Amino acid sequence: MLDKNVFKQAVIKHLHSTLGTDENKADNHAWFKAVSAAIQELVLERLRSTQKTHYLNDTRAVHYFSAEFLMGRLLSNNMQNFGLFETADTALQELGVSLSDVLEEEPDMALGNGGLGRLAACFIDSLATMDLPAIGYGIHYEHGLFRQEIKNGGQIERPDSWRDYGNPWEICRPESIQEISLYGYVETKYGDDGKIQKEWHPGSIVQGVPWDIPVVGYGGGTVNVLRLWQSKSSGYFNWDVFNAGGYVDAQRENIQAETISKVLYPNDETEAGKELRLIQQYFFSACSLKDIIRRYKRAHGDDWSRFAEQVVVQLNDTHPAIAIPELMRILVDRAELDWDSAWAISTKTFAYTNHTLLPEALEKWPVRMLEKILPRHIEIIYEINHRFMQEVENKWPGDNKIKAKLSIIEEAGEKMVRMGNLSVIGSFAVNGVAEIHSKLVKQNLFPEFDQLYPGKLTNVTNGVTPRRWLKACNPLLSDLISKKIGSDWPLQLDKLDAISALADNKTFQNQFMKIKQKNKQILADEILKLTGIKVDPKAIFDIQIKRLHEYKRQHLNLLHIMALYRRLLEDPNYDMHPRVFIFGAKAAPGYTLAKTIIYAINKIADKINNDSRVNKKIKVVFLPNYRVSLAEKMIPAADVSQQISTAGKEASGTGNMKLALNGAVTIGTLDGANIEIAEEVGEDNIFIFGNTVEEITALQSKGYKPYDYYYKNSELKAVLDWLDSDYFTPGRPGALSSLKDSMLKGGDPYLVLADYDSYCEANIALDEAYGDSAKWAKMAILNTAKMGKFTSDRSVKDYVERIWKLDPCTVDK
Ligand code: GL4
Repeated sequence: MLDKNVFKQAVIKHLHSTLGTDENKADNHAWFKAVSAAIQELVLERLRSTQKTHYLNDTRAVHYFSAEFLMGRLLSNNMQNFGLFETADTALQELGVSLSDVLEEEPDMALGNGGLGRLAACFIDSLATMDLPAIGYGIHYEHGLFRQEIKNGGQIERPDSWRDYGNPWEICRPESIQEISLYGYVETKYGDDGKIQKEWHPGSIVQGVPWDIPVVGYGGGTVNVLRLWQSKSSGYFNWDVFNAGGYVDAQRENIQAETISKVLYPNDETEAGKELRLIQQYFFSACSLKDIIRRYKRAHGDDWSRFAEQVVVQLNDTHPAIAIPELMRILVDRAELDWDSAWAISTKTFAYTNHTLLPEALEKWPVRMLEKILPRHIEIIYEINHRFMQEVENKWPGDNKIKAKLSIIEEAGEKMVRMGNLSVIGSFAVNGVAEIHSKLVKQNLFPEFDQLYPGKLTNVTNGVTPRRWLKACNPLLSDLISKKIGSDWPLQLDKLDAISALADNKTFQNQFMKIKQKNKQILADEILKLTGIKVDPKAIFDIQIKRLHEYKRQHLNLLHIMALYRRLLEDPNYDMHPRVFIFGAKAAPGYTLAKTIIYAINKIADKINNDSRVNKKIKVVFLPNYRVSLAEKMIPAADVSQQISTAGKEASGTGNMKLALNGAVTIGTLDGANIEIAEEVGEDNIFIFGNTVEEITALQSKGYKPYDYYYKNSELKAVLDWLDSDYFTPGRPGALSSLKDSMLKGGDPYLVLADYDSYCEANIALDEAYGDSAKWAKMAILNTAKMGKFTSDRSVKDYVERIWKLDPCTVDK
């Protein structure tokens, strides 16, 4: 596509004429910018062909609405997808520059919290790779997820400023600016025909400025876009028609407009309930719908009859659910369609993915807040609900309990709008993200909706892109695999199964484990660089990386580490393979107990790592500022993948897939996609422990008593009591007591103590298995071999077949 010398010339041209520097002066950052600019030339060429092709073919497209896209870095990815990585590597070498140093200059695009945002990024990668017409719509946050520093063991949040030195990939599109309205009031009028008409007189207007990030498919055929909206004052603010004109007030509003896209809310799985967050949601949903409608009208004029044939909108959780009444408003108030026709179009347009059952994450907005910010939308929501309640009455005549439960409006206490109910009612398909999760969505979250709309609720198990999460992040293993089975596995991940046949082959086992060893050495060097801690790459690398949340139970892992510590103190000959426990996790800034767990990990790490009685056997490492680019370094080096959530709480998980794909063996509960991973790899190749969903329900219904476990198991009691001492926090006794209390006085809501014994047993089995290196190698190989199902290409294929009904559209080269 591009040979080495042409590439060199392009890079040097950009050093000179884009960066204003030269080969002798340029630092790594300048090289990063120049290399990116050279790649971006190719990207934009393919983007133009793609857009032209889609336009000429008038393709149906999916519009993926998501408040989060956790893209990570793009340079390496884009080079990989154009097949230019090796070319660039040698070209830069010849220029005396190290590609890996250059890649390190790129800040992560951290416009998301965790799994939900990273899933969106994997899906748009797969969509482009599979030549599917798609556009991602989200928010151009000025500050992405905070940067985490660890000071004296505790988490400190620092602002993330990913665009401080410019972003080489994004393109501003001022020609596509949209304006959206907020606040104000609704006027009821009577048309000439006597019909009631509604007119929203907004209190303020905000501009959405689109920034396009090209999304390069593997092979470089299709380049789709991710369109992110930045908010901007519209210039002609009048806060409220009744007190317009005040210069000072108008300026204050200007600041408010720009605040909308200022910062990503750092909560994963908790609903903030803040006005600004609702405004963010409406802002990007409304800008995106206007953008879609503008494009549709260019091809179809005012004929709305084909809208739902051309457009499908996937709602990534309820965050963009306000798009449903927004489309109704446009169709009824603006296009003047009758309600039924508008509703028919709308409910053929939207589909909704549920990503969690945690009650604290199910979004509800006070009616009062909607009345103030979106006065017309609340009326429309009431109308949707009124008609829906008639449907419920027809199905369950006279049953007011069911009505109260299914109503979009929650009436107990302050009146609230339930965004989940609105999403189910306003969509033609609803899916969960793993088999068990979707089953629980049907059984526990929306059982009556399932009866009312048979077939609407379905499952699409999550997946991850093997291009980033194996090919790019683990080049050694990728090359070995390609040598054995050919190089088309990144596009057809099922082919990995062919290496199953080599799982018992000694030579292959050695090759596979040698690569694991090299990757561990690389991570050990990184750990030393980042934390000053020396770890032995011959030890088991045991990794738990994910957001910090009680339900994910990092503290279960920690209790077991403390137990090992105790066992080693009591018996210096305690038989175990040396093991390094490695954590990466950010806590939501307001989540006190999560921050205490981070503090506990760090304090216990300090103690263990510096205790010469045990530090040849165990080490504990907390790597600060866990993010996509750090995950890419950790995952290839993992021997063990910790997936230990309370059964029923982790909707799917995707880190579990990435780790197994790279040959890590899972120790995990029967939760989320762990269950499907176990089905694929077989029970001999995974360590399953703990109570099942059914067992947990039974435990809780008979009255779960954590103290019973505390008094029954003396080791468990000892480690919990240890938290009350100042052993780990010298001079600060009680600094970790709240952690103990959460599991005893606090009732242990995530049943840590109930699973403790079985977790310890599973760890013993794991330690034994690692001792048999041939057995372990086989397990590791089979984990990689059996991950075919978990490519995001399969997830996207499922969405396409069951929900989106899209046809691929290849773009000529
Ligand atoms: C999450 C789930 O917690 C996680 O299990 C799942 O893998 C992910 C993507 O579907 O979505 N839901 C929320 S909210 N945040 C997540 O990461």
